[in-house]
Amino acid sequence: MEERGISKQELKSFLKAQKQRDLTYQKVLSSMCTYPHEIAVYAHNLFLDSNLGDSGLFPGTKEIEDELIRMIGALLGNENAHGYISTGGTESNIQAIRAIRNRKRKEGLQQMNIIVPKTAHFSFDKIEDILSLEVKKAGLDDELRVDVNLVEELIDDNTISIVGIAGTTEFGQIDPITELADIAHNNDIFLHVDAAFGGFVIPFLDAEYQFDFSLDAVSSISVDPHKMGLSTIPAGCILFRDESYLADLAVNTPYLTTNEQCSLIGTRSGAPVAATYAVLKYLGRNGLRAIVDECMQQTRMLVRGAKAMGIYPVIEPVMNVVTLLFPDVDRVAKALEARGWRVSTTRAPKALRVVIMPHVTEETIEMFLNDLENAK
Ligand code: 0PR
Repeated sequence: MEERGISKQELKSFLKAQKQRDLTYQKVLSSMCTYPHEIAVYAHNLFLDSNLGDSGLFPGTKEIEDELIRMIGALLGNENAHGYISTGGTESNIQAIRAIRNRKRKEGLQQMNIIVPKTAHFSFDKIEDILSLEVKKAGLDDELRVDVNLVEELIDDNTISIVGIAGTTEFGQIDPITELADIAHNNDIFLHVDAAFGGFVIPFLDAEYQFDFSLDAVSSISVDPHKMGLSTIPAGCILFRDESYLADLAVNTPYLTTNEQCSLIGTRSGAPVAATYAVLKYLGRNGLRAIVDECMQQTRMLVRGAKAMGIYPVIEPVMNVVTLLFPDVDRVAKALEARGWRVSTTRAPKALRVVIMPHVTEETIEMFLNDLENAK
């Protein structure tokens, strides 16, 4: 840092120039984030100085968070769920597994493992490291859902949790949560559902999927407002069916306005909390459903167009993620990048991955299909 500050004008023009170097979301088809809703931006800015790490100073924000937890809980089958607004799916996943890890440690268990699908997000690799437990990966069925027989085979006396994914990062597939719930119930183990992406999609799909607290054995759910909830970054949400799991996460905070804290981070912005509340209140279920409908329309349009070119998806899309098979995926991805698109690729099977977020319009898909025709 320099001794003397620079002028506001100089600084602002620098910041604007840097911001211009960032991509806009327009041709970004690789991201699970999107433009936040304008009402979210308004609320975010209003609560910029709010810190829920010391919530006694911000009772207005805290009340918003409590109401928001009830709203998201109700959307996911339990308005009496307990939790908090986290920084995203990674923190939520860590906290869910940390809660059950802490409980089992208190009960005297030392070697512990959890079972996740092979498709699990890489946050579970961080969990293996941070929480010092083994993360076993279960194989998939033909439709890239976790194979429940393989999950069952991996369970042993040290298994403290199984994990199902409602909206896998790479393929947008939904694991058979009902069957995982039966396994969790029969073996008396914790079931965490990672609905970071799917939590704001699945309730609004035409097809019905059971994946949430309406299944008795679901212990916790991770769901991200900063993905399909159109909120500002960083906004995740961790919900537990049972309040006692929050106690397993609590540490004493003797000199703050509250006696204990359950979040992973200390200082915690109230801005994305207010933003999430604002967007959910403003849009309501109808507004969210309309957004999901749009994304699914664009999804079907892309698949139809691709099939007309003789290009087929790995699975028929369940939600707004399309994965397309090519003999030479990397070359196609590069050619699309040269035309300004940002796409990603999946690992196994290797395919081109396109996430149809709310910023993707019919025109976007038309342009993309045109470029795909030339790139393939
Ligand atoms: N669980 C699932 C199912 C996810 O898809 C993700 C992130 C997480 C957990 C972790 O969430 P946070 O990143 O909020 O901690 N899925 C995206 C991914 O890794 C996140 C993302 C978003 C990546 C935008 C890139 C990007 O441009 O692909």
